[in-house]
Amino acid sequence: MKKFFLFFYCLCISCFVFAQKNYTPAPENLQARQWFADARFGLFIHWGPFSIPGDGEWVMNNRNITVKNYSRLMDFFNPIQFDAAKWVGMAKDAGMKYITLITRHHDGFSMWNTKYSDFNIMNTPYKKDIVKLMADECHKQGIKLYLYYSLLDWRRDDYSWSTGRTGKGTGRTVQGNWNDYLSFMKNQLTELLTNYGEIGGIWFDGHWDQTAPEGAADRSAKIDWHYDEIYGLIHKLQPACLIGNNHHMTPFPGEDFQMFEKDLPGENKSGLSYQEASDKLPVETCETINNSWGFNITDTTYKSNEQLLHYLVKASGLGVNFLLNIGPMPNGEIQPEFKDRLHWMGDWLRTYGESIYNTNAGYLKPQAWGCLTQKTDKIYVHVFDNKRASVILEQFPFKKIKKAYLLKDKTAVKTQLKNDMAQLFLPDNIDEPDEVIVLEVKN
Ligand code: FHN
Repeated sequence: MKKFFLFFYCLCISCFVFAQKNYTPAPENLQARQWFADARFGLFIHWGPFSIPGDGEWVMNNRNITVKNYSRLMDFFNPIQFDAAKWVGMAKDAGMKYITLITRHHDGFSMWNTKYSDFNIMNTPYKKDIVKLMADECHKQGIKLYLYYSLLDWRRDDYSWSTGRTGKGTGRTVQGNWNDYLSFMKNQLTELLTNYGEIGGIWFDGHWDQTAPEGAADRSAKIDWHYDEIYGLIHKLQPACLIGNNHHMTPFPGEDFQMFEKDLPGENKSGLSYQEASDKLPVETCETINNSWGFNITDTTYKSNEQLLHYLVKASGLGVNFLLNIGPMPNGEIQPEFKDRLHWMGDWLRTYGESIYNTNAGYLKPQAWGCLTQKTDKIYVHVFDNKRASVILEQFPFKKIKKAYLLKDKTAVKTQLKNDMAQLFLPDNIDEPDEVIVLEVKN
């Protein structure tokens, strides 16, 4: 019993006391949450000097590259083909409503003109502030910009690397002062939230470096992240800015959305997703097109268009956003395998977007045949299995189906509603990866 209380106490200390106590979201924050939940589909961009070796964004850690040797990448990063207008245009064409951009990953490189670290984009041959270029273009093209910011740092001495799980082979010998690191992060976040206009959200990552691995009974952090100060600062600078933290746990106070990585809530294929989905906050899941976040020259395990589509639709069926990642090449180009898939998704959404954007989770969880999304008086039945003759919806929550038709061309669909069970008879010729049937319903 004593042990249980000690465990519970530690959990409280690690997760709650240091998070933003007594946080009441501002009205504009609540509105921003609703916007976010309605948007459903976003683009994740993992890009920086780590893209140069073509071995993913963990290359510094995985190859034990020392800080001194890794710093050389700064002299090579010159993405002359980078065109913010094209990137943002590509996301829009894909039907995405927001972009989440890496501003500083675990390697510690800052993609903007920061006063607080020399390891930044202005000291590369490129010399242009990538965050500014992206922010201006997002604002111009009407796409919201969210910023990924790593809590973990494989480079700095003042990051608590001695208690961390990763970045042990980067040659650090001196353990600096944790408070200096906290001030550094607060200064950088202040820059990001002051100099780049409206920021949709901050996407934190790396908390897990200071905890036991996912799934362990005690996942309390070994250090105090001072989230009360960090979250408080963000909400003070931009009250509508949503905070999410990829700690792979139940949201802490002060967080405005929850994220999953490489899993839909309820599955745990990645070994990262032991947490329950929040029923209070918007939820997002992120996934890669191949198996890498940052550019990986040998990873050709591309998911098919259909796989990516089913991920988006199943996420929507659970009321969850889908943040789909690309790892652009070091020269600023995006490989055709990514561009083609994004364009295909956009084409699909141009016909079927009504069944994804501004929808709620289906009253039934995703099934073997497909899933449901809903609006007040409509149910969208997404049928992935086009070999079926009919689909049965058990415990149908409406008294009447006023109309049923294929979303793509309004072809009527025969239905039967009996004893709380709706049966939909599918036309013979359906051949879509997701055939969407609209049910106009009434109580
Ligand atoms: O370590 C990172 C990884 O590089 C990537 O950024 C993903 C994206 O969700 N998050 C971390 C792993 O949990």
